[in-house]
Amino acid sequence: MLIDDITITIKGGDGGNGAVSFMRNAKTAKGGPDGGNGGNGGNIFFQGSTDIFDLGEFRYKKKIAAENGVSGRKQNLYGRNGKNIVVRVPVGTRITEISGKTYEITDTATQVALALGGKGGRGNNEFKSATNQAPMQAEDGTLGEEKVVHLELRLIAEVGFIGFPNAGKSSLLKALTRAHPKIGNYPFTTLEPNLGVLPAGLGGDGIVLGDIPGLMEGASKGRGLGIKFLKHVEKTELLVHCIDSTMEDVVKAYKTVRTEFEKYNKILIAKPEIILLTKTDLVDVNGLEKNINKLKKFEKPVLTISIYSKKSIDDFKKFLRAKLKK
Ligand SMILES: Nc1nc2c(ncn2[C@@H]2O[C@H](COP(=O)(O)OP(=O)(O)OP(=O)(O)O)[C@@H](O)[C@H]2O)c(=O)[nH]1
Ligand SMILES: [Mg+2]
Repeated sequence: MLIDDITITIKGGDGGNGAVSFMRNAKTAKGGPDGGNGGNGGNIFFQGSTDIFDLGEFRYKKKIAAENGVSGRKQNLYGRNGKNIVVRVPVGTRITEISGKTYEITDTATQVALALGGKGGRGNNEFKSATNQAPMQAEDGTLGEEKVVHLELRLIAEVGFIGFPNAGKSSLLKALTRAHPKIGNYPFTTLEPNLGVLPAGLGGDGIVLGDIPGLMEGASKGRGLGIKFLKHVEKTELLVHCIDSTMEDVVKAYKTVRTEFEKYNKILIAKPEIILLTKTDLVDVNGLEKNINKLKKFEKPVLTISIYSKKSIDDFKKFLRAKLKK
């Protein structure tokens, strides 16, 4: 299931305390102050990842705290800084603080600082002056920031797989990415959208693919799983309309889904779309050719694929990369 909404607490590490100490050794009975400074507390950053697909791990990790800074010690020893924590979240995560301030995680390179660690306190050595050679004073470290943040994964698939139930949408996502959606030989196997990332041919960020639950006639009136999932494809750059090539009437299948689209939002109708005939291993070449020709009248590119043909999968990857220029 796609966990797309969770609240967690994050806390930067506390700063270490400064030390009060005076130099003592065989030569110096009454040395000057040598209390070292405390280390800073660790910060908490958030960074996008395309290898994580949901916020599921935070179900068990509701509080994330960075390490505290270590207190200063005698002989002017500084305390070590607490280690920073980089929390990985899927690209497409929106983080909202209680104050209402929001951050969008849109790439894999940027680190967003969310909870800063406290500052280490100064040791007494830093307080010595001409008039005070033996300060008894040192600072305590300050506390790290603590925040409650709401994480929300907003599915921002660049390519959306849509179509009838059982058309092979999830199988396709599995064949193209490292995602592991549930696949079944029955309608409505997918109950929530799944995301996967097709690595970009040139390196860098991959292409986010979204597999949307199947649509049926009357979905806009609530039949099947309804059409609310279409909100997840509103922002896509390309729709891949999957049609099972073993279907009796592929033209009707196409039109049915488009009609439901239109009822949801006319914007979807205008979106770039390609038609993808799936499961081509199950049909003969002539039948396939006929279906391709019938679908050509919609004046969209008509492609074919079988998850059992590596070549067709590779060709489709190339097509997507070229289309999205990645
Ligand atoms: N022979 C063959 N079977 C396929 C192919 N692609 C998918 N299937 C099978 O078709 C069935 C449906 O596949 P899914 O990927 O679950 O279909 P879906 O479109 O995600 O279905 P919903 O989630 O119900 O909307 C499964 O039994 C798959 O194994 C293919 O290329 N060839
Ligand atoms: Mg599915």
